[in-house]
Amino acid sequence: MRVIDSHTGGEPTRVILSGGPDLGAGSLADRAARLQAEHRDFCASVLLEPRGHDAMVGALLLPPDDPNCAASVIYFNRVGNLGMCGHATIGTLVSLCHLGRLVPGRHRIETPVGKVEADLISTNRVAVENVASYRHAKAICLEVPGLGQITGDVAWGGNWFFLTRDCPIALDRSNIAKLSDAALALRDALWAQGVTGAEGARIDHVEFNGAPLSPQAQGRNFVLCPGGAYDRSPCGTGSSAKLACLAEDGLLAPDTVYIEESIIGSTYALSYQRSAQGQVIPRIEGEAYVTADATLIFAQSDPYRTGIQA
Ligand code: PYC
Repeated sequence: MRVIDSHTGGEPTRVILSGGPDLGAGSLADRAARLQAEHRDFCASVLLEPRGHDAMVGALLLPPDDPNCAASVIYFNRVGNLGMCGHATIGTLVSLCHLGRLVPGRHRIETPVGKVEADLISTNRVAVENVASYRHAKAICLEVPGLGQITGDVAWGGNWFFLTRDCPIALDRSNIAKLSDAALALRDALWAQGVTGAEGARIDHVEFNGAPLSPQAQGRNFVLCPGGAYDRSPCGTGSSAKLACLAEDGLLAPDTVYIEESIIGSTYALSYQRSAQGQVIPRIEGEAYVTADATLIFAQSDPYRTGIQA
């Protein structure tokens, strides 16, 4: 299986160029649903140890249905699909540029939650115009065991997020284990107390927000991803959800650049525009670097052919 690995602000993406399963016909959303329901061993074999690791996000590249699109992509992590993935879109464009399949300019990509446009600015820099993002619920107050009362918003940025305005634990890299435990406790409380996204959608990402460390930045976050790994980047879909909340609260005007730091200090330059219908259309600009151009080997006799599964 031919793959290209990259990282976007430290967050890894593995683009699968060949050797993926046959997902049959239908819309990209239908094929993504089939990947999740019928090909868990494929996803595990690509992402889990010994070939991958917990934080890795897969990007299964498919021929586009729409000839105006450069590619169709299904994103997945170790527990299931992601609707959209900002860091992996940046990583995918940089990987396709590395292969000589894309040149700098504007490109359209199909994802299971809609088409996104992206500017390949240079060989390592990409700006993604994400799907329309919005706040679903404001100032939800939760009692979280071990943390007390936590207040936050529920917002969509291509995935569902619960975003706090501040954080019960200092947003410092030395606190990653504590932040992960706190975010898991918060996610359990959301699930136990029936807090959901639109139409009962499960909220599977938690984003703690706080003040930046760098004087050049305006915000800093810690994002817990569905599989329990933390996002090394400032999380493209989480940043989109945050932009929707900032816009709704009147805290950020359209076309104003907002630098967001991740927990390891990598940054995205964020901004948004209002669509003709008044929707928030986020723009996420960041850098990715290719780390490997590789062939994954799956020997029939390898006991961990499908990864080390729990
Ligand atoms: O960048 O959107 C993102 C993302 C979601 C999960 C990990 N990264």
